Amino acid sequence: MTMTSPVGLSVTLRLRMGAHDAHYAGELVDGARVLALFGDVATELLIRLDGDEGLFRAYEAVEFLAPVYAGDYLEVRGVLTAVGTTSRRMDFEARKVIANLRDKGAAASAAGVVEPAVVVCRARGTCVVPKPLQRIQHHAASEMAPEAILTAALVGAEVTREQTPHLPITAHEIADDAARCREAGAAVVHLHVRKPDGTPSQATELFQEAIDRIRAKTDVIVQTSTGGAVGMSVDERAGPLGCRPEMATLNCGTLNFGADVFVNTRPQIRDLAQRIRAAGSVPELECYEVGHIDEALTLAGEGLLAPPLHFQFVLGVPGGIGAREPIIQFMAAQIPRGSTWGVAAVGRHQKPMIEAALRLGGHARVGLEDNIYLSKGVLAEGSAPLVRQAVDYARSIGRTPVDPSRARTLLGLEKGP
Ligand code: KMH
Ligand code: ZN
Repeated sequence: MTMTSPVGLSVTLRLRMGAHDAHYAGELVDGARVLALFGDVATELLIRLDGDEGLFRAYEAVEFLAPVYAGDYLEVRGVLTAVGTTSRRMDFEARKVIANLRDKGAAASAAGVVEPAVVVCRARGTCVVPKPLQRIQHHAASEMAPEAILTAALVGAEVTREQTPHLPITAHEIADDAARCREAGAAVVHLHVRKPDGTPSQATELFQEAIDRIRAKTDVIVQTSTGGAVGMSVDERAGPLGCRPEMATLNCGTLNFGADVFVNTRPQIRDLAQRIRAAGSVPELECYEVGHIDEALTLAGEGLLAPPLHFQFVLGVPGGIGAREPIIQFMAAQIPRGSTWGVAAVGRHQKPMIEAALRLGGHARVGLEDNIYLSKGVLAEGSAPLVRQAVDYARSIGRTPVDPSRARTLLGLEKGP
């Protein structure tokens, strides 16, 4: 997607609820007051986007989650999630950041910071600005339906056949799954391979066999893993680079990985970055923590990565950063202009987090490596059904999944397959 898209634009208000806001007994502030604040946030978003106050047309969902009292300070945030010809969709959240103590033993004026802040209300809504009233023309047609690159992570290193019979293991099975994912709308496959007994391997020959079979069937971009499985050496992990893949992952920091530790020391990251460059591959920067983004930026500063940078925010690994929408917003705000970013999330977090990423203007990764379920208790029959689900969602919010050729242009993959 273009970096000038207004999707992701956000505004924040912070204000104190006074006695005049407390409509009900016990100094309780009514929910309509919070909705009026969402209205003010929406109006500011519309003014910034269109140069007009616009109109609030409908709320799709409103949840009141905690009471608000006189003396509370609210932080009210709205983010633009989709832009149509005249419609503008937004997500809203109000959080209590300061509260009066209301403690019988304390002074009436006793108050404190609410840490962590409490979400008191969430909502989603749509506003409209009629065409003739739109005074700012910075959202061209191509930006109103921004393109989305969908990646399918087919295999991974951790999922087993015991967990799902649909995991592809042989090169033949992997290639068939890759072709089905491409057909469903994926532009990239993130690739791991397995030995015949199902254990993970980074052997060049096994990757070459899988890539050759994928190439015989489909034009999808192949992004090989250099993460491999926990415990592998850097030499072992670099095996797939012997195939000179179009893309390869670069894991940007160490983290707890469930009960294990996924070790990526700073020298190891630099070593792999150099090997990826030597293979003529374009790195995708796997960030499981905010600090990993900073490490990637440091690498770019050292000349080991060349822009445009491609970030993958990997959320919800037990021991890594959590899978929450504000985390995506924060991570996306850290990366340089001209970079691309996507989200992968583990297990039940996959669907809500890739949907949030698509709403916020990012790209998305699905697939059995991260999540084996299509819905609660229903195993996905390979990664293609998960891709199809992501495609349907992307289209429903005005995003257009791109084919591999367009993705090559967006990612700056000059080399081609
Ligand atoms: N299997 C994980 C330990 C990557 O492919 O670059 C690492 C991983 C990341 O899957
Ligand atoms: Zn992987």
